[in-house]
Amino acid sequence: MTLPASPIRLYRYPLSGHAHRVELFLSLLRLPFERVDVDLKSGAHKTPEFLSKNAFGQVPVIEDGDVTLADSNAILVYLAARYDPSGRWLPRDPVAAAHVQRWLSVAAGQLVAGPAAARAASVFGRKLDVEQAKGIAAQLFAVIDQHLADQRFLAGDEPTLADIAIYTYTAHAPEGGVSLDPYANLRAWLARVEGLPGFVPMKKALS
Ligand SMILES: N[C@@H](CCC(=O)N[C@@H](CS)C(=O)NCC(=O)O)C(=O)O
Repeated sequence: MTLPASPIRLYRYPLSGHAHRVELFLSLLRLPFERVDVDLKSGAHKTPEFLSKNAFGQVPVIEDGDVTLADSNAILVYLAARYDPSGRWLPRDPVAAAHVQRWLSVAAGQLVAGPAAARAASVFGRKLDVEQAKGIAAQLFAVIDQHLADQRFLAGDEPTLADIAIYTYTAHAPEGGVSLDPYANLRAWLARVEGLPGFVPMKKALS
């Protein structure tokens, strides 16, 4: 595997679950990287300089040599395709690849509308329909819990990008008032992800 010529730069916010999923994967791949904190509270993500990296004005963004990329799932796909020659994290088999993609879609869909939204309301004071977000979270976690009844990871018995993309906002759901107590399979899976060599947690939000 060819390592990056210089450390990958990760623009992030310490409490951003989207940024954390990239940080987690960089760490699992043991790639050299440096964190650049973007102060969302002061609007640093809406400056012309940052908008030139991501016109949507959101973290995460990475710079890897002359490649600049935004969007957490796009970055995960790039890192796996570029730096994981084994294909373990992003399988090349058509059906296995589709199973991973399905969870990347959930990570950009129900995970954001449910647990991430409920957490955004309580941690960042975001104005939104908290009960609706909690309802989406409960439905999502029930599906994941059932799905994990007979397999160790989301896309099969080995970890893939599916697990990286879903992990952070699931683990931090209690910060949004969503309990994980009813979901034993889901909690066992969280522990399996946390046991992967190179795992790094996201900072807990102050309650
Ligand atoms: N689809 C994007 C979403 C990223 C996102 O929502 N980032 C949040 C932090 S968790 C952000 O930068 N929000 C600031 C804003 O939207 O103004 C991704 O997957 O990277």
